[in-house]
Amino acid sequence: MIGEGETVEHLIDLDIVERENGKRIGALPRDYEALGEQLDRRGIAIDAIRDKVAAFKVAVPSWGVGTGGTRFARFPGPGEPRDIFDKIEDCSVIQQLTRATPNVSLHIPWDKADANRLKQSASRFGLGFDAMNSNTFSDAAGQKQSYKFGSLSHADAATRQQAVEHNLECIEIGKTIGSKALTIWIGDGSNFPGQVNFTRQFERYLDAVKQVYAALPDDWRLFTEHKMYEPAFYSTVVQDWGTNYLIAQETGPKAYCLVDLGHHAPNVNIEMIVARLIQFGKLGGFHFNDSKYGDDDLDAGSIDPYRLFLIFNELVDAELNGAKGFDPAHMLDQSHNVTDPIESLMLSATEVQRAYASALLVNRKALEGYQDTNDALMATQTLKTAFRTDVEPILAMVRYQSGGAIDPVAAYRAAGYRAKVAEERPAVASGGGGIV
Ligand SMILES: [Mn+2]
Repeated sequence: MIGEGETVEHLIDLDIVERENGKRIGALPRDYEALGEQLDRRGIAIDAIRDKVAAFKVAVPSWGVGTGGTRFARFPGPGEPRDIFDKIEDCSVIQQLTRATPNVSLHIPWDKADANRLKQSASRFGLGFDAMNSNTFSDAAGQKQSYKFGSLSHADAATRQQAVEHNLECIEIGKTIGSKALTIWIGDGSNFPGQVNFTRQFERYLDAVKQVYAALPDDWRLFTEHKMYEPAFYSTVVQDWGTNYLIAQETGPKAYCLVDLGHHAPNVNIEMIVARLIQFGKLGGFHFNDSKYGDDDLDAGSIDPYRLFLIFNELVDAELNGAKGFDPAHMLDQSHNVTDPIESLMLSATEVQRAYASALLVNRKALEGYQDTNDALMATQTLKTAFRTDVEPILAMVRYQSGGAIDPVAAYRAAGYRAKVAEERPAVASGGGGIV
């Protein structure tokens, strides 16, 4: 990021960021030092944690900056992005203030545009592109075959072929803009017992995914995303991590499982799924969000921050142990129905960073000792000690030292960005929905 200030455009006035930081810079070094002292007593060097957190990034989904909705209604906010170029501008604000989100994940066909324009638009703000996301869960305008009864697993060969070709197109677009991964999530399944033959449907899916995989460049990864139910309500083709693992195993070494936190049954032990996928070299990455009941797509860490921490506890364990092939992609996948999406995404990126920072504080040597001596109480307290430590001064220091805002939401509100874009962007009838 050194030298970025000279070449990269900022949509939030740097004077405003400086003024807002000025209000907080008196306290920050004192808070950081106090935490540093506390960590030092535990044998942890705060600057080493800070450096790791500074290197941690999470991608923003293009569809996340528009207001989401439910199947009942959508209540658009002011200044909604009208197209991918408005979305990239909004994403740049998130990156400018948090310094945690340098990459944007595109969704095709919603974000389809001239590749050179996409690249120019992103490089204006120093942004790059994360995984490409295909869409065969809804019909695009003018497409020949309908996905009403499925896509990659459809009983009709021409429909499957169309879905394969769409994924190949996503790879081609991704190649031109510097993406290195394709994420496939399908809505295929059934709504009634007897509607489909489970085995034949899954055979058709595997055959189609292998065709997509065959077109994957050598330095790309294929992520398949499981989801228990919805839109199919009786059975879903890629319903859980077990099926997802089978797909990755059957497909090849560049195929990995993507874990969306909201795509499991209530009370499922997601951190354990993460551990299993790591152990067998098939964890591709995450769609971070939070939920209370189902695939609620709420802000990361807003409902159960301890669960997010426990997931990161597994990730840090793998990182420190040098788990083979461990390189998970991090992305937010949320739907913001009642908040300003930019504010939610800024705070969510921070929450993911927070879980990572907290997990770095776990005394792993002590934990292993308690595990080996069956001291359940002290083992769990070892995790709690890390979780309870307020790492905010580390996160704030990382943002400040990398040119972001000590308090991103305060700086964003002070800049009046939303009111400004509301004047430039007249309300449109609807944007892409996109809760995947
Ligand atoms: Mn997802």
